[in-house]
Amino acid sequence: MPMQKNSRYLVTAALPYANSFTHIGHIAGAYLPPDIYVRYRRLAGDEVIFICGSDEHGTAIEMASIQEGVPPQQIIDRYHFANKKGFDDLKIEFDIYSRTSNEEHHKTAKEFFLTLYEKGILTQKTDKQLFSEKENRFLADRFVTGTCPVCGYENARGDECENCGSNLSPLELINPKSKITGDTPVVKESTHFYFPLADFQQKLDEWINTKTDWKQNVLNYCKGWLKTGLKDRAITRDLDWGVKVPLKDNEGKVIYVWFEAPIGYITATKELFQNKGDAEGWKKYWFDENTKLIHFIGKDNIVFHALIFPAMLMGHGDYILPYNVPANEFLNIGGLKQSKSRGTGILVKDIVEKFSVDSIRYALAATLPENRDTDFTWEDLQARNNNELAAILGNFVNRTVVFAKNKFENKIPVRSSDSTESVELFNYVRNQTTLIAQNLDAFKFKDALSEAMNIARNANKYFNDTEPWKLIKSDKDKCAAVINDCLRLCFSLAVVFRPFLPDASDKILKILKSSIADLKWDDAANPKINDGEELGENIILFPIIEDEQISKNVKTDSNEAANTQSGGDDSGIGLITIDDFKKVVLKIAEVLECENVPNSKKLLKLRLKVGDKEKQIVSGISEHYRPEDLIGKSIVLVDNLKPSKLMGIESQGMLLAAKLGKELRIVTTDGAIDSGAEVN
Ligand code: B3M
Ligand code: ZN
Repeated sequence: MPMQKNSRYLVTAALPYANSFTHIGHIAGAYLPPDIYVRYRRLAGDEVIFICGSDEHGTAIEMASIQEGVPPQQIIDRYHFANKKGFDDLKIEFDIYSRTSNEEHHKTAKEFFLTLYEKGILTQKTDKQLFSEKENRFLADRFVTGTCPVCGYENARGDECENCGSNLSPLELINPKSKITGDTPVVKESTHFYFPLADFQQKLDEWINTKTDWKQNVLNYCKGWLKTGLKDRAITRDLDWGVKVPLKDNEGKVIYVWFEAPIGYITATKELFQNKGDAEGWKKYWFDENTKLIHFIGKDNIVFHALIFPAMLMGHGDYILPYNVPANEFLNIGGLKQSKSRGTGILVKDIVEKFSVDSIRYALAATLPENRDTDFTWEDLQARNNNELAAILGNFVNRTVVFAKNKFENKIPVRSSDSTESVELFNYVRNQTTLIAQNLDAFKFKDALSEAMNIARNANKYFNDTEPWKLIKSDKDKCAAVINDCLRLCFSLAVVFRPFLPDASDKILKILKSSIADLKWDDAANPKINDGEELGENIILFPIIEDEQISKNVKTDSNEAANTQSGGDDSGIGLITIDDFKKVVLKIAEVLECENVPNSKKLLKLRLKVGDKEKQIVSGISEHYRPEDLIGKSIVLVDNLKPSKLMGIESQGMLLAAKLGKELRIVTTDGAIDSGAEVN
């Protein structure tokens, strides 16, 4: 084992805003990875706490409350409890899921603010702000919309242009309007507190330079900010809803949400230990240099966790700084960004109604946007469940348990001796366990998962190669040893998959009647099963997901996609310019090979020649063409389509076909033309 001696970890997951329901992009970005990590760390014997909670302040919540005409408390209650349940349903198990509206948090945030104030770190500046006379309020951030000065987009928000991504301040907007009343604000002066981030430039720069093992995406982002030069940040706002500024003469002002929300991690730790009756217990997590503080977040939160919050902690003193900030990129859905305003995205509360927690966790873990944006499709979830979970892992456990049941009276057969194969097998398991641990240590969850699945693949191979169904007749002792090995492998699999698939792991251990209580990561290579003991009831771990369960969802998603793309043209077709059309690269391709995709009613896999390159596509046309009908044909290919996976097979483009009712015909050329020719 490469494991260092045991350590103490404080793991946080970004606090979701209590103004919307979490979607699977959030889960893949900032919640499933830490849950896997924490489960693994605990198995490895480390001391870990896992912190999260709702972020319940900010203009979005105040805005929703005004728009719906209900108190903010009602808005945050709605989303806090729904999101908490969503995490529970996905077995993302925080030690505490707190909320920043708690009194304890207001107290902690105010103290933090006051410490910086008393140390003379905070500054005050009087600035011009937009003020709505009709509403008698300053229009902070999202309370104002107007035209983006950078790209001309007419619906830019006061803090950010959603169109070009520019960070804005309300005063920069052209033709600003109140988001609530639509009236034109006036300019009025207001005094705010500032955190002097610029003063921390050098310290942050030196600190970031020590973080050579951080993910490249995070380092690049931080270095970009440092290179541009850090600027002081206003940390108070003229709003009603939030943590009040704890100083006289500051009525109507609250602490900016991005200043107090990360302090929520500290509050939640305090609350956790208060609940345990150990009021001082939180301190070793936040003050002891030996604690490793790890923030799991999405990429849009990097600057706050990797620069601003560390600077706040430096300014305050006493606190440890983050050990790592393994931020993820985004998970798209069928090529589209998940966006509440555009009505796209798959909500946690909906998906958990349709599929099992392990299928969802597995599909997401296998598609984590670790280094770049990735794409989720329902077909991929189905393929991963059926072709990997069920066909490899589930199949191995099932065939082993069924064999023991039928041939060894449902008992764990006793092994008389270790064969060379068996010794090699568990050496392999030991090496794999180390490799998986190394990947998890380095936040490479996808690699870890695929190495775990490789153990299951090899387990099936061991079963096939040793042919226990023959041995039972020729050499029952040897057969007993093989099935004993296979049951030990089931145990190993329960351990290495445990961080990813907690449900399946529990089920396997229950079948084996192995103790769950003091399970350790190292046990994977030294399985703890009781020879001679009767097995528990066999359970199918991963039921097959049928096409119908998938097609329903695909339909809903594509309707949403169509809605977002029709661009307001009520014909529903939407006109495009020649430049739009030119974005699509169409080419002639020759079909070199073609075959049916196993287990699929609709899909054919085609190997294509496109000029001097070759490509593979998967197409849903097998009800209309036999593979041999297509070989040698010239077809029209969308050559620059983003690759996607259908039933686990990569498709690197799309062929054009015309469809009317049940009729489908592939588009071909009028006469021969070389493959690679561009169509326009
Ligand atoms: N609520 C933003 C987000 O959900 C924010 C994270 C706070 S973490 C301290 O993306
Ligand atoms: Zn813009």
